[in-house]
Amino acid sequence: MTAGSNARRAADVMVESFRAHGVDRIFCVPGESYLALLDALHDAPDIDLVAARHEGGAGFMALADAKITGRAGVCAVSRGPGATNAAIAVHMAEQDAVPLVLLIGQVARADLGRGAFQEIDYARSFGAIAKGVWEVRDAEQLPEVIAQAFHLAQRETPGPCVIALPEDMLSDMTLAEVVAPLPLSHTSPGASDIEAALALLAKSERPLVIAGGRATEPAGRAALQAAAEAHDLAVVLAFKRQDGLANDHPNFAGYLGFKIPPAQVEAMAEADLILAIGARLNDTTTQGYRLPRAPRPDQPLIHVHPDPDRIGAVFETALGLAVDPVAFLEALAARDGEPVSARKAWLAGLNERARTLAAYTPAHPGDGVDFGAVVVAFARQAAADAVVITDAGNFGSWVHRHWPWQPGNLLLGLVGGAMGFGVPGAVAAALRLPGRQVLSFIGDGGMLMTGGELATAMQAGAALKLIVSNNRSFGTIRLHQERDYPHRVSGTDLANPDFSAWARSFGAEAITIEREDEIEDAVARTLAAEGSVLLEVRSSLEAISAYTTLEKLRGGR
Ligand SMILES: Cc1ncc(C[n+]2csc(CCOP(=O)(O)OP(=O)(O)O)c2C)c(N)n1
Repeated sequence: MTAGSNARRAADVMVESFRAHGVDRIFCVPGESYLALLDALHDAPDIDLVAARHEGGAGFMALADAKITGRAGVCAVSRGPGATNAAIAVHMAEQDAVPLVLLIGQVARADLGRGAFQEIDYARSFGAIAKGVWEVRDAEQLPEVIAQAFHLAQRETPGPCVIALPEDMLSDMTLAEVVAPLPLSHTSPGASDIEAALALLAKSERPLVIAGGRATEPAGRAALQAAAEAHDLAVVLAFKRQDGLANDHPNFAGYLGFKIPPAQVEAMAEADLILAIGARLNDTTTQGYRLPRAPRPDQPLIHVHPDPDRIGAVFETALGLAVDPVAFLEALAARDGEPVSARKAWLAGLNERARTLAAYTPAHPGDGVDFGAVVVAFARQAAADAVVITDAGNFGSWVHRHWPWQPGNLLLGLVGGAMGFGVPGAVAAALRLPGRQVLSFIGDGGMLMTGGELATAMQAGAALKLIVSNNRSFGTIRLHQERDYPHRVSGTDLANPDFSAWARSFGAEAITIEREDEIEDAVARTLAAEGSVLLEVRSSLEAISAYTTLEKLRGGR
């Protein structure tokens, strides 16, 4: 190990490397396996260290933070048990294409390979889900590995990178210098790329844009709208990208997610050209690889995505452009389109369908509050720039179906559908975007998976508005169960705590509603609360989702 008067502790060099990469917040659960790093952070008041209560929560916070900033989220966990708890975030970072750097304490170098206490081979255990895994045995390499990990996590299709840190290495003295961030390139389309797209577009009477990724992020939203307006394009938003275009804009043609009514999908499938811009075209967005159809779409497909590996991998593609989606949209918007009169009628038809689907019809079930009524009350009363988070579960179907999204909103949810994102995601959002309303919709199942992170919120002074749908069930699974095995309830019933008393025990405010006539007032009080507040809704189970009821499911409808 290099030593000398200018040598510094590896952990301190690591902190300086983080600074160079713009890291200002790290989410963690501490471990004895990376004490030197925690000690180095003690001297770094510019890096906010947020200690969570579970590594799954810490990982989800880092994911949410990355979704908001566009930069890699950073999470530090202990070896073995800490790392395996954090695995859910690594999986979701891969599914959601979110840049994440996971730091894991590791056993001392002399013990590697001996089956030491809590030892795991991370290259093998995370190898299939992370973009890259490093184990830094030589402190000299630490700055270089950090630069590589941040670069790989953020480039093309972003994703998770894992760095294992043998605990004794972190205390080594080193002369290694910080390595500056490696440049990220954004490839712009060439003139011939735009000509090729315009040539296909000129022949199209029913063009359908499926927008996702960077095209729907705040940086891409203006270009998406401008390109749609310039060429009369019908814009459908990919799964959990519904805030990409104002839902009351005439070019809005709906969104793709779970349980979209078949007639809606069939209408979209009448497109004679699909322009997938920024979207990876995953399972949920494509409605099970039917829109576009794999492997041979029913119409020509233009696929614009920064990652060449995503293009043509599943779908036969008429024109694949491995370029920055925002630059593509800007170039498209700058060009005049051929007037194609049929496009207006196509667009108006899809827009009308999307509006009809979004309209809410009160349900009045007899066994509790229709959660949809709560969601539409929030949509009416919330600030125009509210941050809206959804955990995974049926309660979210009303949020996705009925919230009138505007580009000023920020929708945060996991495309990968893991439960437990609701509270940690809200913690990260409230810390990163103080002053904005942070509403998180969560089921009773998801709430108790990571709800303990409410303690993290209280400790960090993050103000969350948690809206819990207590239908006494893992409702999503119950829905599938009733459809496939009617009346045979198995493993899906839940006996819950008193959520309000539970929230109050953390120091949060709590409100409970059991009747529909309590909704308006409860929503107003929730929105007005200054600190963290939990609104428990005693929800109907009969009204199991925004699209169906238990009775309909049992009847095979
Ligand atoms: C971590 C994780 N475990 C299990 C699942 C499978 N799953 C999907 S939704 C769901 C039930 C959600 O229940 P709840 O949070 O109460 O919401 P509801 O569907 O009742 O509205 C389950 C178990 C999952 N997606 N993620």
